[in-house]
Amino acid sequence: YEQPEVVKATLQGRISATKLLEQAFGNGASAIFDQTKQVQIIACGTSYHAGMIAKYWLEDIAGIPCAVEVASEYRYRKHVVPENTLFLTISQSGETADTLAALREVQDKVLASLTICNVPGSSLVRESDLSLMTNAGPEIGVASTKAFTTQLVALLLFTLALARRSGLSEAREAEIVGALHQLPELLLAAVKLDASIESLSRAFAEKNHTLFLGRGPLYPVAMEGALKLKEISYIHAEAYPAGELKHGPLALVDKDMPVVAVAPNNALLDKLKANLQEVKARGGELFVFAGADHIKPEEGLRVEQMPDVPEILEPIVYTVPLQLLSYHVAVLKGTDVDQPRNLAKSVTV
Ligand code: F1P
Repeated sequence: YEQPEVVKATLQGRISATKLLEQAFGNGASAIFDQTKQVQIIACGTSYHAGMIAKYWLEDIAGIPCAVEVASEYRYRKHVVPENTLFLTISQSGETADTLAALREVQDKVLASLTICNVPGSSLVRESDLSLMTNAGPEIGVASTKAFTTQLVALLLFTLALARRSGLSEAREAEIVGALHQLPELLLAAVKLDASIESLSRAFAEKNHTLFLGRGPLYPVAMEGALKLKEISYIHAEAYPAGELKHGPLALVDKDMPVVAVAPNNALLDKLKANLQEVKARGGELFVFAGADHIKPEEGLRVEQMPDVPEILEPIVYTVPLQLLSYHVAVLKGTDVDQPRNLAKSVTV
C-alpha cells in the first residue's frame, strides 16, 4: 500500500535533469556510462525478476546489450566478460551472499560495478563503484513488494541515463519522463483494486497449483506473481511466457489449474489472446488482468480491469495486483504473510 509514496521517493530530484540523475549514482558515473558497451545484471529472487525486466528496457530503449543471470549460478561458473561491461547487481538488502560473491568474483574484470539497492551502507553499496538507492524504506515482510517496484523505477532511470548517450529521441525521452510522473497515481489506482482482488482470491485458496502467463516484459512480471504466491501462500505456481504454452505446459491445464494472465493493451495482446483461447479450450479457468475493454469477460474467463497504463510502466503497475492476490490467498489460507516458513529476509550464507 505504500508503493505510490515510496515510488515518489525513488524519483525525487532525479528525473528533471541529466546531471542530477547522474549525481545520484555517485562520483564518476557519467564517465563510466560514456564507456559502457554492455550490461551484465546479477541478482537473486525478486531482484532477479527486476533485472529480467530491465533487459527488455536496456535493449529496446538504450540499444545496449544486456545479460541477466541469477547470482547463485553466475558465481560458480566460468564466464566471459566482454570489454567495457558495466556489472549491475540488484538487491533489496545489499547483503545477499550469492550476489556479493558474484561481485567479488568479477570486480577486477569489469569496467565498473553498480548496485541498485535499498539499504545505504550495506555490503553491496560499500563494495560497488556506483550505487543508486531505491529509497523504499524498510520492508517488514520477507517477500519483497515495494522493494521490487522501486527497483524497477531505479532501473528505468538507469536505462534513461544510458539511452541519453545512444541517441534517445527527445520525443521518446519526454514520453518516458511524462509516464514516470504519472506513476504514483497509477499505483494508487492499482492498489484500489484491493477489494475486487480479495473476491478473486477465493478461487485460488482451495487449489494446489496456479499457472501465470505473460509476454514480453510482462513475462518476468508473471514470474514475480508466481514467486509471491509460492512464498506466502505455499501454493505451487509456475510462470511461462505465453507463447511457450504449446511446448509443454498446456498438458497441465484443466479445471483444477487456475491460469492468471497479465494482458495489458500492447502490441503483444493479440498473440496473448490466442494463447488464452488455447487455455479456455482445455477447460482452464482464466483470470486476466487487462486494460479497459480489451478482453471481454465470458464463462470461465474473469477480467480484472486495470487502469490504462503507458506501455513503459506496464511491468510496474501490473505487479501490484499480483502481489495483492498472493496476499489475499495467504490470508484466506491462514499462512504467515510477513514471515513465511523456511525463508529469511536476507540470505547471507
Ligand atoms: C533476494 C531475495 C528476495 C526474497 C527473499 C530472499 O534478496 O531472494 O527477493 O524476497 O527475501 O532474498 P535481496 O538480494 O533483494 O535482498
